[in-house]
Amino acid sequence: MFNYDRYLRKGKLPHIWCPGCGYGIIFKAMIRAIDALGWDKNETVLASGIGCASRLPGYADFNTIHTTHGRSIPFATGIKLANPKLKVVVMGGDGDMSAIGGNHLIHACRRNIDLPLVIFNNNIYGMTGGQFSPTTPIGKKATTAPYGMTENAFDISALSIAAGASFVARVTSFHAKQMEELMKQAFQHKGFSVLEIITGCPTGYGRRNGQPEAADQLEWQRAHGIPKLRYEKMSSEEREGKFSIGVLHDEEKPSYLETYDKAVGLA
Ligand SMILES: Cc1ncc(C[n+]2csc(CCOP(=O)(O)OP(=O)(O)O)c2C)c(N)n1
Ligand code: SF4
Repeated sequence: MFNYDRYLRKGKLPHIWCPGCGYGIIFKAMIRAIDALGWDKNETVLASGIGCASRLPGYADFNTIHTTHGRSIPFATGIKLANPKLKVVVMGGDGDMSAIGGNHLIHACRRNIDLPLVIFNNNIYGMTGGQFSPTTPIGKKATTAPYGMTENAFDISALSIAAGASFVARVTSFHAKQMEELMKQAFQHKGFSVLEIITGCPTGYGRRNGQPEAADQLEWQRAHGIPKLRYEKMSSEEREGKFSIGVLHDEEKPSYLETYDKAVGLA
């Protein structure tokens, strides 16, 4: 049986996550992926910003850094540049990464910096009580959108591809096994990789939007997350409200560390 205990900071438990939060599934997949890759705990760094998602590194027994809201990518960039041998993984919520940290996200993609980023996209600001985020779908309710969201949502994966990330994948909390596999791929990628995880927040999002139970959100993810190849064969009517999952973009191109080493004569 898999031994999760050796990766947990038991003194930090119990965790803050609500019953039914999708983040437990992500935490488990992340531990399993890192274990499968054989990464040394002392050479692994988890970096996050602020939010429910960003609490994950606090519970994990690696080198961890809980930074300021939206700023985990620059902190992680500094760590990686100072010691490129370290395995550095960045993570955070959709608000952390695409609102206050949105500028850091697009520039990390543009640089193709050697980091994997896992975005926990629950379509809401969970920690602060359910305000809308840049990924709240139009018409959906939030504490700051009591009549329904009136702004268009970002597609985080499409944004990352357009900004230059060389590996982009998307999965849901329902597809837990696939999540683990995609993490392994993203974590080993040379350059900047983005793994967008569509996940549930029954407290901040689900109960205002007709999905009060965790199972309602998982069922929605199962029905709307469509494997990329199948999605591409669907008509635009069939695609309505659905999204593709799997590896969406995988490109071999010079990473920031390679370009930098070459420029300063180290490579
Ligand atoms: C500079 C700053 N502004 C606002 C906040 C308040 N704040 C804390 S968490 C959060 C939203 C987090 O949402 P998200 O990143 O989607 O993560 P979730 O809680 O849903 O996992 C906000 C606005 C803060 N901590 N710092
Ligand atoms: S508020 Fe939402 S994201 Fe935060 S712990 Fe609860 S269910 Fe999870």
